[in-house]
Amino acid sequence: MVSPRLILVLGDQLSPTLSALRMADPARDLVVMAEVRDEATYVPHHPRKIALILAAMRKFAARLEGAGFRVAYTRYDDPGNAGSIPGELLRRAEETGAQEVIATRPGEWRLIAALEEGPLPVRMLQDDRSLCSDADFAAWAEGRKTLRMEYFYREMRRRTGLLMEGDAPVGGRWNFDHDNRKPARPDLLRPGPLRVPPDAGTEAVLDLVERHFAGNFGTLRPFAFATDAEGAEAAAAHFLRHGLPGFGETQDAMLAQDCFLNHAVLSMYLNLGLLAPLDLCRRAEAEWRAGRAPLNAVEGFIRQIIGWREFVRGIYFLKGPDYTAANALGAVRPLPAFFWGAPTDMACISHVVAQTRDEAYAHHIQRLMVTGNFALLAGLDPREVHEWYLAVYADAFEWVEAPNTLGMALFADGGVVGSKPYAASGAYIDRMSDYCRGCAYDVRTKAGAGACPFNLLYWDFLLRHRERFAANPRMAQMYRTWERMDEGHRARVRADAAAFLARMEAGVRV
Ligand code: FAD
Ligand code: DLZ
Ligand code: SF4
Repeated sequence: MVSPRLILVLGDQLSPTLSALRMADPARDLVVMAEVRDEATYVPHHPRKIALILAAMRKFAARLEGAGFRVAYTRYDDPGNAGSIPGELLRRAEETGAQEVIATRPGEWRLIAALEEGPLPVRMLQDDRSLCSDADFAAWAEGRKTLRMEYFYREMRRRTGLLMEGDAPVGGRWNFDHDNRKPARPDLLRPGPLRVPPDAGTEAVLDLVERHFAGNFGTLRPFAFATDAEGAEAAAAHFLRHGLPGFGETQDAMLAQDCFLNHAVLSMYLNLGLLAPLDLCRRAEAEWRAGRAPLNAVEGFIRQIIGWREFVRGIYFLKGPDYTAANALGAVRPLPAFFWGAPTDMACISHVVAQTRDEAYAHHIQRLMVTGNFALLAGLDPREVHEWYLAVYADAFEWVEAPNTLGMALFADGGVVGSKPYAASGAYIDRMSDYCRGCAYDVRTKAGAGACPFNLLYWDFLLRHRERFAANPRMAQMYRTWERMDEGHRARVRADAAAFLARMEAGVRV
């Protein structure tokens, strides 16, 4: 009798069309899925993220069994759980006599290396759930001095045919971002994402997570994520109907009392494999064609998925395992305790961190322009910031998180993802949110008592990196503005910024 092959399915590979599953012979092979300590602890994941993944894994395993696969599933508490993916594969190989593993490449270099260095030969297949293969991304990147999402995105529009009329973009423009920068009105009622109450299977996982991960940052209940493809599908349909029409207008806005606005809150389902990106985009396009959603909203949504999501994935695999060690700006300051919920007087940070704790979610501008911007301006250690983002969001997997954090937010990659840092003073946050109204600091004060820390740190950041950025044509104007300021004011800004950073480092409430 031929020995079985082990078909590995990881917690973010829950797609029936996964390349490893396509290779499987249900009559011969054994699917291996395992809830393991190593994956649950490589960063202190938010309890909701762990619960989402384990509950979704259990349901996916049942689905595979229903489709005729044999599945060897290890639960977190099972006696004999080897605690790691390679360890579990070895255990199953010893039980069954399997000689070979077939895996779809994981979304993190750490786990790729662990499989390659493990005791069993692994046939690693491409993860073709992404719309642009490694080879195609490398071919696109080849010979370009800089990699810019906008050009990549146009290429993806042509390749997918999304929002195209022949060779031209519908509406005569590739990008409708100009229409998408409005502040949000707090008086509008928005339905928010679909909340799915946990069933008995999910409740069992919540109990398990409570037993093992109660000390992790983040609240577990009320848990309302979907945990299977049907639930994710219902969440997608809910967004297309209720969120998509207003998606564009409020895309960059932030409101203290409405953390979701018109965002999709679908990234966790896309990243686990419960939703397919191209299908979702086609359905968004159909909403525009049917006249139910405006073009600026639909184009913006599609751009995030076939543009940004595919672009950062391409960068992660193009740049290799060293990307996460990047620290182009030499930032070394430790992550302050307020990132983990310690009190801070900065209302914007306080809101975003509290929301992150309670939802395992923040939308893009909150991640980029509040926590990310602060980390950039304050010179926080990119490694620590990267591990924070990887831990606290339900959608965080390194292939998508690292380029967003290290590249887009921190400029730690020296300009691979973006041509200039997204540094901003308090004025940006004030324009796009209602956070400043309830803040102990005054966003209009630039130095001295009550000055908004973002105002102080903004200039401190620019001056620390003058040599690097003064020649950048998109930043030179800011340096000229600084030079025109009164000398006394400039000295005060620098002294106040230094004092703020010293207090923060000393653990004083700021
Ligand atoms: P929407 O705003 O409704 O956008 C729709 C979809 O577009 C999202 O579901 C997502 O799949 C995709 N998308 C939008 N922006 C991006 C982007 N910049 N990169 C990749 N996909 C994008 N996204 C993750 O999926 N996982 C992460 O770990 C992650 N970490 C981030 C860290 C930082 C510092 C920043 C600035 C961004 C990060 N993002 C990450 C991107 C983005 O913030 C999230 O994808 C988005 O907030 C998810 O919420 P949503 O589904 O409501 O998105
Ligand atoms: C994130 C995560 C967690 C918390 N737990 C598991 C697990 O127990 N078993 C598993 O197969 N995968 C888990 N994952 C997802 C992996 O960490 C993920 O596949 C890699 O980081 C690659 O993206
Ligand atoms: Fe944030 Fe400054 Fe506004 Fe306070 S005043 S909420 S610190 S931007």
